[in-house]
Amino acid sequence: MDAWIGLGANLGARRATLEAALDALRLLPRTRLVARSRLWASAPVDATGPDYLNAVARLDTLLDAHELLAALQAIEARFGRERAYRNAPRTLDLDLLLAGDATIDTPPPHALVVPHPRLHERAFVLRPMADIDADIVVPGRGPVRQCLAFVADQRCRPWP
Ligand code: PH2
Ligand code: MG
Ligand code: MG
Repeated sequence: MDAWIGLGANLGARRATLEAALDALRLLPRTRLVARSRLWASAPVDATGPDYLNAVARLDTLLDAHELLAALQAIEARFGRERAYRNAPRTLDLDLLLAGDATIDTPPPHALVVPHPRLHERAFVLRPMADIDADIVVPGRGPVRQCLAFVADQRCRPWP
């Protein structure tokens, strides 16, 4: 499966956390990290608190989407992720963005929605994705390149 992961952090040592999280993704079983984006600094969207650093990783994995989600949540927990309230500032957020061309909507207790329901309207996801492949298609939304035109107003810059 061609899996795309969004990484975000807006608390603590953001760059070190994202680099360590990318290393954790490299160590996942039956998985290869194929590509990673640059780091991007972005204003919080639908959220409060400090600016985020964001990145995207592309994985080639034999895990299924639910196994991968569980692995992502385990990594978040290791990095001290707390879930105070929706979109609360966080040390690390790992989101499963795309799972190949699959469309998944699993209700709780194992809730999983893929493609990520808001990815097509967020520059902090689309710009890093475009670092890797701007022609990748978001099922139901079209190529990343096309979605980007609608988020040009969002503050999101490459982080040196
Ligand atoms: N994540 C959110 C909500 N808002 N804003 C930015 N810039 N970056 C994020 O990663 C982010 C956000 C919920 O996960
Ligand atoms: Mg998120
Ligand atoms: Mg999340």
